[in-house]
Amino acid sequence: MSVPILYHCADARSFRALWALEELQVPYELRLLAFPPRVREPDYLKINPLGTIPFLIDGETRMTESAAIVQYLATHHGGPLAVAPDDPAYGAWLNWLHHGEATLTFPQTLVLRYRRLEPPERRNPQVADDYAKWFVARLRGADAALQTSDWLCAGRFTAADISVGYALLLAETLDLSERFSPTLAAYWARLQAREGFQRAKAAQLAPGMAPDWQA
Ligand SMILES: N[C@@H](CCC(=O)N[C@@H](CS)C(=O)NCC(=O)O)C(=O)O
Repeated sequence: MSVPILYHCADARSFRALWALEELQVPYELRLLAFPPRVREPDYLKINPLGTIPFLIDGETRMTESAAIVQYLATHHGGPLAVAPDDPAYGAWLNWLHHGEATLTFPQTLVLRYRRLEPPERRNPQVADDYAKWFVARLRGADAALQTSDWLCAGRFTAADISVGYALLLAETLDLSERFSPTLAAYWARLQAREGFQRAKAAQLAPGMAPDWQA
């Protein structure tokens, strides 16, 4: 039987999928690419015309959205990362899953682009600072939810924590984690302490695959 294949760049959004696979402990094949694959791995465009990662292949299934992949893995492969539709926390679970990407990751991509990725003459500190502030302001929701629980919903660690947790990982990469509240800093420490997180971090270590966009 075939196993899911994940195309991944170290610490990019595909980390969500890698982390979910490790939490679920399902067998998978990891294909590590240099970032950005669109430029550094031109053959990848034949596999995923968008050129973005993640890209997941599972049987006939092809997926390119990290939050959707985490939702898919959690529900399709079963296990504790999912919240069932008849659970009172189902709506909150979906909301946090998508909040992690749409609200907490998107503004950071502008910080990344205009602070680090663009050539120096195209960098824009104003845009980067504005979207850094946007991101920090949007953390208020998670901060409020975590006042009464260690995890975002359902009273346990779920795929929603993976989605939001990746946004915190990216924030650390961008030196924004120093603006986390004490509650969020403690949550981020809890996430990093998970064996699944640590296995995912170790799995992406390969020569030449360091996330060079971090510098
Ligand atoms: N909304 C998508 C975004 C995918 C995406 O833009 N990934 C970035 C990496 S974090 C990428 O591939 N960037 C390289 C490029 O745009 O060429 C998701 O959540 O997976």
